[in-house]
Amino acid sequence: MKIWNIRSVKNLIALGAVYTLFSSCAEKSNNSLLDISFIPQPVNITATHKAFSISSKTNIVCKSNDIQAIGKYLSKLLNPATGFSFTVVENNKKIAKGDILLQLNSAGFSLGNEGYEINITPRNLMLSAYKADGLIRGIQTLRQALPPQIENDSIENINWSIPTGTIRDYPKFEYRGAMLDVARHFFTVDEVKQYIDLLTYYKINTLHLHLSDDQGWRIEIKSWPELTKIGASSSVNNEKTGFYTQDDYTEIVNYAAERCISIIPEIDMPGHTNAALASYAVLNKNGIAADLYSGTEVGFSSLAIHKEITYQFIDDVIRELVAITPGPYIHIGGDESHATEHNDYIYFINNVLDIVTMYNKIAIGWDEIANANINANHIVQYWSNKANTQMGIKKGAKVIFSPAQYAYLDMKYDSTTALGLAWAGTIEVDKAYDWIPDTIIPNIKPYQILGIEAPLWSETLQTTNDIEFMAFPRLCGIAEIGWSQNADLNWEDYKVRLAKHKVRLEALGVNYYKSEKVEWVPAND
Ligand code: TNX
Repeated sequence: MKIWNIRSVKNLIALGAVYTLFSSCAEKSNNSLLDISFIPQPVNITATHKAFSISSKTNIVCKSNDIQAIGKYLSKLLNPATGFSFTVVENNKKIAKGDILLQLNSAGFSLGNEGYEINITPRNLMLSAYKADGLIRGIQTLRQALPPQIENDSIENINWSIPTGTIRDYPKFEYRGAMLDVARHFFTVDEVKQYIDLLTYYKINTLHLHLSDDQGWRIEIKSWPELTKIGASSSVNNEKTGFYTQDDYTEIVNYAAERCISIIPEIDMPGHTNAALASYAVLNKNGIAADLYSGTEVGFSSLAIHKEITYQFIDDVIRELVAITPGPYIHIGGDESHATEHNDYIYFINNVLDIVTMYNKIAIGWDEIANANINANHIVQYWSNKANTQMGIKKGAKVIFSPAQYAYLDMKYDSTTALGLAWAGTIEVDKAYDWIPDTIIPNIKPYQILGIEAPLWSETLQTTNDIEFMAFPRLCGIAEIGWSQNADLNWEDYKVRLAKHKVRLEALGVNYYKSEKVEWVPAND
């Protein structure tokens, strides 16, 4: 055992002093807002090279009553790691050093519904936006400006400082979505909420739920109860079956709404309908109920196109869904209807579009729906067929970009990935990032693009761990493509920022793929 003498203690103190000097130097040189690795990259950052710190005395001051809930949301996010209670107070309080201010500001109009501005001085941090959506997006930037330990769920004794300066930010596309297939395997309300939290962190604003397919029907429809009695009892390999009651669905809608995320329900039709066909004999062309299905083939099922009851069924389903869906969109599927004659398909989609319009909602469909009589009130979701998408644009529809070879989160990263499929190729983290929606369809104009969406099909996925492994980190890149300006989209720059999100993803408990395309900080073991 080594006996410590005075000299070695002195040396130790000297070493400690040198260490402190170096570490505080490091802190200083790091003390620029410009050095923070934000994802998505904000539009404009100016740095003033000082620091603002939050402490146990920090209040969250809401400048108007209508944003108290957002103040509480921020307080809940910052509480676990800091241990500070962050009283949320109204405007009439005198602002003290260290307070965080939230305000809706009509002057922020030019930043749009989701734009925000953050002004950070050594005294205060002020987040302003034109709408609540902008405050929620700005809060994510604020989280990323704090040390990564802010996402830990137990108290960390560190200096919670943010470099001073100003961030002005707004999204490139108004629609930045993720899709989760809850039909092939079912995911519970809590599992969906967990995904919503991660979408929020990267400023995604829409979650599209694929609620029905051949393998399962996942939403309670009160006027057609067998859909969930029978149709929800199957899934791929009959693992993880189930459905959402309308109350469950409302719980998801409300949880998402608190984060300014809108839910889009999809009922896929006329194909991908075996679960409905197994639930009700009358929906089948031959009047005989189909057997439940637990395989992974596509393209074999079709609703009966020329029966009146089919349209009564669709009217009931859409009416009930519209009643619990506050957002503007209903997704009608329309893909891979290989068991439906072409003319029947067009007749069918035209009828369904009319039903959705009658309920004052905007219909979205996979790119095949462009073959029907679509117009400027409809949205085409490009996933595989450019000719369809071009036809849709000619007819006046806007486009959501989900090109399978870049944006499908269920594609394997490489040939060794255990989960996922590979029909659209493998998608490494760089490939998922390195595409620009504006250039996929020749001559498309910016106003014809509604935005982008990353679908996650669940034939091979059953758990939150599975979801996260396929979505992260590719979804971070897709989120940036949807939010940031083209001039800021650069893989070499992005991969350095992503590398630094490792600690954030880990603090958030995300099971992400440790791609070798990224030099993670700290390095992988
Ligand atoms: C194609 S994308 C499908 C889905 C599958 C997916 C698997 C689309 C509109 N249809 O039914 O789940 O591939 O990657």
